[in-house]
Amino acid sequence: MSLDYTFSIIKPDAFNAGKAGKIIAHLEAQGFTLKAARVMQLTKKQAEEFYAVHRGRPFYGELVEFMSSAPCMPFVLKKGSAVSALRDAIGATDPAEAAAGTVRKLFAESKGRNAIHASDSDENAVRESRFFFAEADVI
Ligand code: FUP
Repeated sequence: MSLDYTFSIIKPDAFNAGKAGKIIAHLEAQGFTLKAARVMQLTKKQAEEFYAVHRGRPFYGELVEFMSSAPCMPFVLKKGSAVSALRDAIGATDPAEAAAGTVRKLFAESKGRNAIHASDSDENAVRESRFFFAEADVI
């Protein structure tokens, strides 16, 4: 049975461009509800730890620099089968390959600056939510 909760981040490119409200509204219109949110700038150390699974990949350094370069907005969403529903809603990693109507197609600039993160499994949704929120912060 899949979780009803997933974790996401409006990345610095989209947050800086004032797109956070539009992205949240877009997701709410698809039946997601907001259960926790904060605005913060990641330290380099936090970005390294959050993306530790990608350590050693050629884009890792750039990804860490980008994610810690400016404020972002971590948040938790609820919907049935939340993880797969949100992955479908955000689209492919590269906005050039993302389907019409997805968040990345509508709001992202490039593969490296792709507007939004979404957890890719129930296990990661729990781990990533706990990275930014205490259990009591998620309503
Ligand atoms: P996604 O799950 O779609 O966010 O993509 P990944 O987990 O594979 O990658 C995490 C982030 O690393 C992406 F959002 C952007 C960055 N990335 C690149 O910059 N280049 C790549 O080739 C792959 C990923």
